[in-house]
Amino acid sequence: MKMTTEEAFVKVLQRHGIEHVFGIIGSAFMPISDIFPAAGITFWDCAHEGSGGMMADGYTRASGKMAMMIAQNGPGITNFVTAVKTAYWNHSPLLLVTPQAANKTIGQGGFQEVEQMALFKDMVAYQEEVRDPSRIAEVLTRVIAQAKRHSAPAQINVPRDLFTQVIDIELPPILSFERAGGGAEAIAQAAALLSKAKFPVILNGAGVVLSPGGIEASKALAETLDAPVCCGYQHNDAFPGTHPLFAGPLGYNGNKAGMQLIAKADVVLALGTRLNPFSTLPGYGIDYWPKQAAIIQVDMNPNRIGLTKAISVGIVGDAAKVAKAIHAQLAPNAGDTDRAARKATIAQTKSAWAQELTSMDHEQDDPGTTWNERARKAKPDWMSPRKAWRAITAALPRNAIISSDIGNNCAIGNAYPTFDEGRKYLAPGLFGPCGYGLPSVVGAKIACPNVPVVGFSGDGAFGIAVTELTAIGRKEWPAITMIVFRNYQWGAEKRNSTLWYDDNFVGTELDEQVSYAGIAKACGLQGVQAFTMDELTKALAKAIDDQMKHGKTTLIEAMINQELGEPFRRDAMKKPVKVAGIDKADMKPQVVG
Ligand SMILES: Cc1ncc(C[n+]2csc(CCOP(=O)(O)OP(=O)(O)O)c2C)c(N)n1
Ligand SMILES: [Mg+2]
Repeated sequence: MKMTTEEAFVKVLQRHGIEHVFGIIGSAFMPISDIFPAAGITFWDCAHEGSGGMMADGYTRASGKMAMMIAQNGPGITNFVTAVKTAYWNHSPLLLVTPQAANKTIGQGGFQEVEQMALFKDMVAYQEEVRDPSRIAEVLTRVIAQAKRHSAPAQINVPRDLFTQVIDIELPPILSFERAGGGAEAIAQAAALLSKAKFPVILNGAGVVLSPGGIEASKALAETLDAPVCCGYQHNDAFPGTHPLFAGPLGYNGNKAGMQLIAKADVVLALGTRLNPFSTLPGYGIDYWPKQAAIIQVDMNPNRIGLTKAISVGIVGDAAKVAKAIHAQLAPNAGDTDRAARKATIAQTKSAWAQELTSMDHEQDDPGTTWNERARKAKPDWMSPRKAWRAITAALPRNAIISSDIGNNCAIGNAYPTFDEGRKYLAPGLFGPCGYGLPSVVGAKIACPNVPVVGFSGDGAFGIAVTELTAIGRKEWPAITMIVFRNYQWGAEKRNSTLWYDDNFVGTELDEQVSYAGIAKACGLQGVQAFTMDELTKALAKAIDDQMKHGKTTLIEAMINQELGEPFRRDAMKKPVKVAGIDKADMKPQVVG
């Protein structure tokens, strides 16, 4: 059939149901964006491609549907790098389209030219360049299939002069196949280990959220075994928070009960998780990873099995399928050993942690340091981070999709909100970029217009994404709610200065003249400041109402004191020593020219 290359491209997108595209408009791809409206594809014209990419990630994580990213060759595309690697570790199947400098001039070092394949080599699960106009549909179909197969971004690189050409091709069929369900022997071994375990614990990772029916399957297994279910770091929505067996997120600022329970495990079923390093690092001073336990690890990517921890059984497969298969093979008396005692331990451990969490108001200083004490004294009437989180939890709708960001206040929130379903918690993940909180919920709202969304960021991280306020007020963009923790400091990094650098605050202070609520208003959005717990709860309730009933976006600046919680990397930090010493007098004038 005769068609243009851009028609072929858009027809393949349509076949795969790819309806939402994020980026900034550019001449390199105008042949395809020009026909988006006719195709039923929406182009979301963001303010910076870095945030646009995170919107695409938020869209895909909230809906499970693939989104596309596109930008101008060269500087538009380089702006995507951070977002694509972020999506990679969030396991988001995204389509990255990189229009390339034209074949006619490439290599002459001309305009907007950069090695786009090399640029994303370590960012995507698969990449391919289109070599000939007649192959555009073939390559695009394969790239989409690879993104799905690896549950990660995949890139198609298209020299821009390949558009606007007439080709004669048949559109290729969609490439898809069923996910693996685990090897028979490994499943039998896992079922045998779990059946006779005295203290089985399940650890749910992202794979449980991504796999259709994964949470249900893990729940059925947990209930049969009376096994507590922990969640991997930043995968807090991988098990229902109200379930009696829920044991919450492991790792930094996570659920202490979960850590205490998994420490007792003799068998761990690590389901749909690569056991990312942050999911097993000590928390609250507890080195909880059960080194003596038999570990069964289930991941659809065999390269990640046994990568971070010694394991007893590795199973390559989809979380739901494997959980169901193991369940079907459990012995009739599985879980009976010490069942009553285990149930009692789970209930007691959970209730003790719940009480402790409600009574936690302030952050601790390490011996010999006094930052938190000084921070409390400096602003005695201001909310502490934990008080702000309690005020937020009081107004947060149970069905909300929320985001998190990289920062101390967002991290302190790790143990607070819980979820009834998956695809509700959008944390920046293990690439750890500041600036994820706003764009990810914008994408999630585009995916789920009838669900309330609330974004969270620290004030430094928010500054990276603040430009998007100039984009999201346009009438076609949906309303969202954003909470910014306003402590006028890059707190998470400042925490390191208080602990290991004698309060030598280099680059940690933010400008106190800036009002984010004011910037929101200047962009035609609502902006409010909340100074007390009551004001914060009320502001959030009103913002949700405005979002859902009146289509209005609100930015809430939660004004908090400068207390700082646990550092991110206690494991990686140490106090530096002076050996040669550094002296200003050694600075020489620079020779120019
Ligand atoms: C893009 C990027 N730049 C820098 C960092 C390093 N970093 C991690 S946390 C943090 C401070 C975050 O400060 P803020 O957003 O104000 O939150 P707070 O810690 O004060 O709650 C920084 C700079 C990062 N993770 N990502
Ligand atoms: Mg801050």
